[in-house]
Amino acid sequence: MRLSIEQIISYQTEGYLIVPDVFTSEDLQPVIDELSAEIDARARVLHAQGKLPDLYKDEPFERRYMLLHAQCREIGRGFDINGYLGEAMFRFLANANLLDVVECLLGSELSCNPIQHIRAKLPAKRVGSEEPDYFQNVPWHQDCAVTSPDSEASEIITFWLPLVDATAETGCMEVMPHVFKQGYINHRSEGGTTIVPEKLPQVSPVLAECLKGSLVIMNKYTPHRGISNRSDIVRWSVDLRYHKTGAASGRDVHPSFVVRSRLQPETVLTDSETWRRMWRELKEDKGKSLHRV
Ligand SMILES: O=C(O)CCC(=O)C(=O)O
Ligand SMILES: [Fe+2]
Repeated sequence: MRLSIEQIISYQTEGYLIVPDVFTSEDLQPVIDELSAEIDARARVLHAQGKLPDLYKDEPFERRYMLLHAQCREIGRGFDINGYLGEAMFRFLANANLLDVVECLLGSELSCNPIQHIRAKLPAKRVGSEEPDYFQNVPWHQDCAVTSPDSEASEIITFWLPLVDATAETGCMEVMPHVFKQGYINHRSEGGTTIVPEKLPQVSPVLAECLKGSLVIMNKYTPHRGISNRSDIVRWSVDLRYHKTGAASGRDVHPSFVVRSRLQPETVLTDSETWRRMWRELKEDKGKSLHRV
């Protein structure tokens, strides 16, 4: 699908846009199946180690991870796109329905940005009084705060999509419209990377409810946060970023790759093994913060 001119103007004016019905279940189901298989494999290992008594084999995708996590938090360790490097996820990074939308905003020379996540936001009542998890309940921030300052001039756009309905109840995001025009606002790192309280814009946030199949698009300067999951299912979501090929990614220590090119189609990376190798062969300084603060 293509964005309409009204949608493009709305994105350019407000700094965010919710686009309904971008994905079919044919687009999303392979990713869901792959995540389910990864959860199953992890559960079986932990079960064999005696750390997870019940496999909850017959529970659906929306619930199983929550029930497994309640028994053994280790199931979530390193559970992210660059942690398990799945084939279906690699294919999804170049999903045609997604890239057609990305192209409407960034043009036809597109690279996949390495800042990308899967989030399994657990019901707040299940997490109980454990220490807060700022990856799950993300406080107010702009995404540019997790990029290096050399990418200030790069247009890096966030594309966020849920794998279940993301509502006020399941813990969708809230966004601040128009504020992106202010540029970077100071952040601090206590309690997750978050806007310093005295600089938090006094703007009424908008609830970014987004049903499965739909997409939230955000400017990198748009303040947003994740609200608490009050439901009894996991709020699964995927957040991806794209930039124009050649622009600084904001994470040059991590691999970006070409996902679409009209000028040089032969540069598009189609081999998932190369993608895996790029992530596995990284020589990064694990102690160094990749955020601005
Ligand atoms: O998923 C959330 O609740 C927040 C995600 C987020 O901050 C992002 O995708 O940039
Ligand atoms: Fe964010």
